[in-house]
Amino acid sequence: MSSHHQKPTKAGGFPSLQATFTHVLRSQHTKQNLKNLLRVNQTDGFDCPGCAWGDNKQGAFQFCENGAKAVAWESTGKGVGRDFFAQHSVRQLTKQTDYWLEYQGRLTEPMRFNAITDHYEPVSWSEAFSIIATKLNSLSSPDQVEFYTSGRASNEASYLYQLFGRLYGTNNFPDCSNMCHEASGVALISAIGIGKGTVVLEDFDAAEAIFVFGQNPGTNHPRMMNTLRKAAKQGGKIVTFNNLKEVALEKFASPQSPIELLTPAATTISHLYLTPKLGGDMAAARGMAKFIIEQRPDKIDHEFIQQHSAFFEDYQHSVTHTSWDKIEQQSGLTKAEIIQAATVFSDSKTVISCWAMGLTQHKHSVDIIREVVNLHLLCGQIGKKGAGLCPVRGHSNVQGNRTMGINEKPSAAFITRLEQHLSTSLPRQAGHNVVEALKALHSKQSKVLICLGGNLAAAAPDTDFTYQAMRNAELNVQISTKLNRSHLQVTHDALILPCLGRTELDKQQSGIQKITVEDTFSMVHASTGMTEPASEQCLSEIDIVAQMAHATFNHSGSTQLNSTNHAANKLDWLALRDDYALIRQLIENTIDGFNDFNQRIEQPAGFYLGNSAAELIWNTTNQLAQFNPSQLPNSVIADCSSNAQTTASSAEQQAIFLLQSLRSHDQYNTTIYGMDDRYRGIKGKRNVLFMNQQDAVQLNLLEDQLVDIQSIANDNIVRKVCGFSVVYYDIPRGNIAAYYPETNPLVSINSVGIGSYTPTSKSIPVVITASTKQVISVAQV
Ligand SMILES: Nc1nc2c(c(=O)[nH]1)N[C@H]1C(S)=C(S)[C@@H](COP(=O)(O)OP(=O)(O)OC[C@H]3O[C@@H](n4cnc5c(=O)[nH]c(N)nc54)[C@H](O)[C@@H]3O)O[C@H]1N2
Ligand SMILES: Nc1nc2c(c(=O)[nH]1)N[C@H]1C(S)=C(S)[C@@H](COP(=O)(O)OP(=O)(O)OC[C@H]3O[C@@H](n4cnc5c(=O)[nH]c(N)nc54)[C@H](O)[C@@H]3O)O[C@H]1N2
Ligand SMILES: [Mo]
Repeated sequence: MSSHHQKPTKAGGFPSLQATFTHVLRSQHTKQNLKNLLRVNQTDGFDCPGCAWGDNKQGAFQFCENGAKAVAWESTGKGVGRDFFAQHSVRQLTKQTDYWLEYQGRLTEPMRFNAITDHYEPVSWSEAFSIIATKLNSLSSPDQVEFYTSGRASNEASYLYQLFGRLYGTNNFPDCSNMCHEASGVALISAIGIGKGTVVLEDFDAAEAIFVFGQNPGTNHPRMMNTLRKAAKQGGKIVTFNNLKEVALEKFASPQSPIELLTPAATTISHLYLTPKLGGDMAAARGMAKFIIEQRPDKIDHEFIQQHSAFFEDYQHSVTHTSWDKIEQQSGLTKAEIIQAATVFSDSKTVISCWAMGLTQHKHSVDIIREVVNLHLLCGQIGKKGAGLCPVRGHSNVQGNRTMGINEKPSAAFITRLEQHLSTSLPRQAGHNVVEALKALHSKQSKVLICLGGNLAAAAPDTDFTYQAMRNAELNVQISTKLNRSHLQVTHDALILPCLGRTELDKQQSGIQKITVEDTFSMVHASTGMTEPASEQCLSEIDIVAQMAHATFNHSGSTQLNSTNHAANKLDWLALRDDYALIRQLIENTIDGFNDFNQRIEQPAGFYLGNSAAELIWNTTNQLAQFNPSQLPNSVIADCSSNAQTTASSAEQQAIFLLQSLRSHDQYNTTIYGMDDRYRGIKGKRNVLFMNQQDAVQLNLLEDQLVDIQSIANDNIVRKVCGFSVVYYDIPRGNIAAYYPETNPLVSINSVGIGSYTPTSKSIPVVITASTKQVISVAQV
C-alpha cells in the first residue's frame, strides 16, 4: 500500500535508545534522571511508573524507552506554583493543549480556585484540609461524594483511601479500572473464580505458544517485548490477533542486544499475525473452538473438563450451532486463517493468552474474554506450568489498588473482615463506577469529587458531558503531580493538592518510607524513591489522605456522620502517616495473602500473592471452572446506536465506520510526551485518522486530507471532532483508528460494555466527511 507515512521495518533498536536519552536530556534534570533510570525496578530502587509488567530484578538495566519517558516526565526541573496561576486564568488555561498543560512542570504548592477572579490562588495545607472536612461534614448523605482513583497510587495510599471513604460511609469508588480491564475482572471472576491473571513471568519460558490479543506491547508494555523476543528465539510460537499491523509484534530489536541495536537485525516476533475486525475476537476464538471440537476432538482435554469444569455440553452445543459464515463475517478472518491459529493452539502442550484494551473496551467484552477462557478450558490450558491467562494490566499499580479494596462493588467477605477488625459497620450496597459517578455529578445528585491521581476529565468518555459533570461539583479536589484538564473543569470550589511522585524521596517522622505495589503477575514488592521532591510543599499521597481523614473525622462542627463513627475517630490517621509499616500491618490484618507483610517485602523480588485458579481451585458458585455458552452477538456495536442505519440514511447514506481510539508511542494515557508515533510512521501530529486506502478512495479522500468524524447514537446529541488528517494504513476495511484522548468526545456516556460498564472506546460507530475547515483553507489559497 502506498502511504506518505513510512512505518519502520522493526521496533526497538537504536532509535529506541536514542529516544530514551532525548527524553532524559530534555527533562532539565539529566544527571538525576540517568541515576534514576539505573534504579528502575532494581531491588533497592523504585517500581517503574510506566506499566504493570513484571520483572525479575536481575540484569543490567530494567527500564525501557517509555518507562524512561515516564521517569523523566515526573522528574522535571520546571514547576507550577502561585506565579504561574496568577499569570493564567482558568479560562485561558482551558485553551491550551493537554501537552502544554503538563509540560509546564510539577505542581509545587496547594492551590484553591477562586470563582470570582477565575484564578487558582495559594492556600495553606491546613486550610485545604479544613475546607474538605467542612464540606464532607455538611452533606446530607455520604453517597454524595465520589472518590476516584487512578492506578498509580501505592497499596498503602489506596488502602488508606478506601478506608477513609468507607468509614465516611460510601462505596463510591470509581476508578480507572472501570475504563480499562473491568471486563477482564468480571469475566475471570465468573469463569475461574478470581479476577486476576493466572500466570507468572517464569511461565513464559515454558510456554510453547503465546497468543497476544488486542494489545500493543511495543508501545505500552515494552518490557514485555523482551519476554516475547526470548520466547520467539527459543522456538515458542507467538500468535497475534490485532486490528492493526503493529510493527513491534512483527519484528523487534532488543536495545539490550548489541547486534540488534546497531544493525538492521531483528527478531521476528509473530509466527502468525491475524488482523480481525474490531470486536471480532469472540468470533475468532469461537472459530478456533469449532475447529478443535469438530475436527480435532483428540485435542480436547476431557479429563480436565470432567474434573474441573461445568457447562461443557452447553458450550459444545453453542459452538456447533455457530456457523462458519457468521464466524468469518464477524471476525473478518477467513476460516483458513482461524484454522491456522487453532492448530497452533491445539498442537501446543502449553499456551498462554495475553490481552489488553483491544478485548476489554467493547460492548460484549465480557463474552469476548470468556471465549478466550473457554478455549483454555477446552484444551486444559490453565493451572499448569507454562499455561494460563494473562490480562496485561495498564497502570503500574492498578491491580494492587483492587486488591486493597478500591472497588465500588466490594465483596461481602472483604467488608466483613474490615468490620470485624475495626469493630464497626460499613456500607455494603454497591457504589458508583466511573460512568455512574459522572452521571450522578451531572444530575447534581453527587456534590463532591475527590481524585487520587489521574485525569478524569480527559480519560472519561463523552467529553462535553464529563466536563459538565465535573463542573457541577460543589467541591473538586485533585491530588496530582502535574497540571491537567481535570483542574480546569471548575465552577464552584476546587483544590489542587500537589503530591510526591513514585521516584521521589518520602521522609516521614519515622524516617524514609517505602511503599508497595503489585504487578500483573500478583507479585508484591517494595519501591523507594530517591530524587529530592519537586517542592518542599509536596506531600505524599498517604500524608494527604491521612490528613483529609483526620480533619474530616475530627471536625469541630462534626455532624452525626462522624460523631457516630467511633471507629474512624479511634484510628490514629496521623500515626499511620508517620510510619507506613503501620498501614501494612493494618493491611496484613484485614486482607488475605499479606502475612508477615513488612518482613516479606524485604525479599529482593517481593512475594507472590498466589492465584487460586493457577492451583486448580475454583472459587465459583459450584467450585468448578465455568464454560460460557453465550452465542455470538448479533452486532458488535453498542445498543445506543441500534438505529444507526436510520440515522445514517438521513445523513445521505454515508458509510458507517467503526472507530477504535488508541495510544500513540509518545503518550501515557492523557499525558502527551510528544507529537510523534514512530512505530506507525507519524511525525509531529496527533489529529490523524488511520484508514484503509480502499475505503478512503471510495470516499474520495486523499492521504493527508482533513476530515470530520461524527459518531452515531440514538440520543440526538451531536458528537463530533474536526480536522483529522487521513493516513492510509493496514487496517481491515470498515475499521478506522485515531488517538485517545482526542476522540473521547465521540464516545457516548451511554455506550458501555455489558456487565462491565466500560466505555466502548474500541468500537465507536461513526461517519466521516471531508472537513469543512479544509474547504475554507483551500478556498483561501
Ligand atoms: N507508554 C505507555 N504505556 C502504557 C500506557 C500508555 O498510554 N503509554 N497506558 C497504560 C494503560 S493504563 C493501559 S490500559 C495499557 C494499554 O495497553 P494497550 O491495550 O496495548 O493500549 P491501546 O493503545 O489502547 O492498544 C490497543 C491495541 O489493541 C488493538 N485493538 C483494538 N481493538 C481491537 C479488537 O477489537 N481486536 C483486536 N484483536 N485488536 C484490537 C489496537 O490495534 C492496539 O494495538 O498500557 C499501559 N502502558
Ligand atoms: N477513548 C479512550 N478513553 C480511554 C482509554 C482508551 O483507550 N480510549 N483508556 C482508558 C484507560 S485504559 C485508562 S487506565 C484511563 C486512564 O485514566 P487516568 O488514570 O485517570 O489518567 P492518566 O492519564 O493516567 O492520569 C494522568 C495524570 O495523573 C497524575 N499523576 C501522575 N503520576 C501521579 C502520581 O504519582 N500521583 C498522583 N496523585 N497523580 C499522578 C498527573 O497529574 C497526570 O496528569 O483512561 C481510559 N480512557
Ligand atoms: Mo488502563
